[in-house]
Amino acid sequence: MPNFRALFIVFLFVSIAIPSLAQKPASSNGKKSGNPVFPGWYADPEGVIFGKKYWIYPTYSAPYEKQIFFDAFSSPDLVTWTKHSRILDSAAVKWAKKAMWAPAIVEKDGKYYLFFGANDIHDDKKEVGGIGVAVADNPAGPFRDYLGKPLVGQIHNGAQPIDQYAFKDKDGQYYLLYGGWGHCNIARLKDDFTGFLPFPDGTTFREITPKNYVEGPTMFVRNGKYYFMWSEGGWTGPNYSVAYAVSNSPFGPFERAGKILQQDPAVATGAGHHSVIQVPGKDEWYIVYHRRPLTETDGNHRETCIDRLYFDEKGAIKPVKITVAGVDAQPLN
Ligand code: FUB
Repeated sequence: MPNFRALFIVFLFVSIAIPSLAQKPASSNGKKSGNPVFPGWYADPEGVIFGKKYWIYPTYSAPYEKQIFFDAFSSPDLVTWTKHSRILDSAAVKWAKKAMWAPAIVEKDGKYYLFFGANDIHDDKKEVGGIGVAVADNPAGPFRDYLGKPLVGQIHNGAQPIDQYAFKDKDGQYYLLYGGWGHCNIARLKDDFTGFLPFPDGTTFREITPKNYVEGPTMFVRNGKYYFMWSEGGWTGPNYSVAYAVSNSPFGPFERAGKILQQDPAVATGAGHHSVIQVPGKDEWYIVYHRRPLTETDGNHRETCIDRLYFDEKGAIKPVKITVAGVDAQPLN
């Protein structure tokens, strides 16, 4: 005769306890970030960690004439985000008039350096603009213009002077990777970020463009290898996406390994222009990117999202599953 009471208790445990354990990692208390991680049209997000906080510095995604400031967002755990309004305003950069795009930030010797594109120049003989740098004593600003002129104000190797990323190499040397219009340059930054140091061959801007590259470069090191990532396709359309290459050097050669971020017809379109966050001391990685809700077709209607980035046992980046739920809470210790 079966023991119905015991069977009922086992049934209760399996149907209630096990699923809830599976959904709620111990560290998260069940909280998820949700995607987007904060409201508003924000694109090209640069995700970084300063101290015990995550920060995101995005483009304010609006018509070019309205892109005259940057907001930033901070979080202790990837779930709760605080908005810091107008950390840099064109009022503080006399040469920047519009199209302030794609911030990148580093902390060096107690100062915060924010690199940004401005003015969307197409003819460097007639227009002022390109990549600028601003500085502040605090990651929330206020940032002020550092040079009084663009850091990169000319077009080199056919690269549109936008979408910069300040990469710190293993030996402490900083490089600026940047470029739109299908060209990516790398240049060696001076120690004080006031300009560039030429390479031994006398050139200053070295092209490292991989196949299918369009814009939005970023770079990180994992297990000694240089991971170079970029965006492909057109940013106003659904096919915008992210691909990557791995090399033993920040100068390449970079052989395209494949696409790892793209639209999902069940979730969103135009997923691209990203950055990568590693939780310090852990092999735990996040991709911070923008995408367009399924209901939207306006090019500027882009939202900032976070999902997990995983590697396989050989170090290849696995295709990212873009989600509506976002990521679990991950407080920084
Ligand atoms: O947000 C303006 C531009 O859109 C960025 O500079 C490009 O990378 C694209 O995301």
